[in-house]
Amino acid sequence: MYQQVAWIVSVVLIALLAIAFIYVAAHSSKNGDSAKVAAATGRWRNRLLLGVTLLCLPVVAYTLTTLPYARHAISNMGVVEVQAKGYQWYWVLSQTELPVGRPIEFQVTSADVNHGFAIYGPDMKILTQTQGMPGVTNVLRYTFEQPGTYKILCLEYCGVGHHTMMSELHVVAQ
Ligand SMILES: [Cu+2]
Repeated sequence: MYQQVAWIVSVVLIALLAIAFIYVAAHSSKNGDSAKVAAATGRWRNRLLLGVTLLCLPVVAYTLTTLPYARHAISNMGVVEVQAKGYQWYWVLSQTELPVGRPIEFQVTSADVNHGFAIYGPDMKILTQTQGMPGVTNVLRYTFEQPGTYKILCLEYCGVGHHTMMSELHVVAQ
């Protein structure tokens, strides 16, 4: 949404600049005495400034009414939400196939005791982690840059089956 507005504003400003350049180029070969030229240039500069200002006013006004930007409005663009709930001794995930390159928001909680929610890359290096806690939802955001099989391991000792607590995420190209 904001990107689109910014894009349209940019295109309009670029078009105005182009028109100004074309106007100047088209009139550059004309002869005239310098006083007349200076007066005409001043007039046109003032008109151009006025025009640009008038064009920009609605944009500026609109932008000001939306400041400070609603954080979620910007940050939720294209976010994939995944619910993750820890149990002794497994994870229940709302989905395990995820797109590459899009921010993923893991909403992590627990049904029983504290669990660690750690995401490991295909090379088994830890990438990010949070805690799954009963009665609390922790938000963990991560964007996978490469497709592949990622693992979720528990980083908090949560009982005798702790070491078996492992899930897979399949990150796929869109
Ligand atoms: Cu554990």
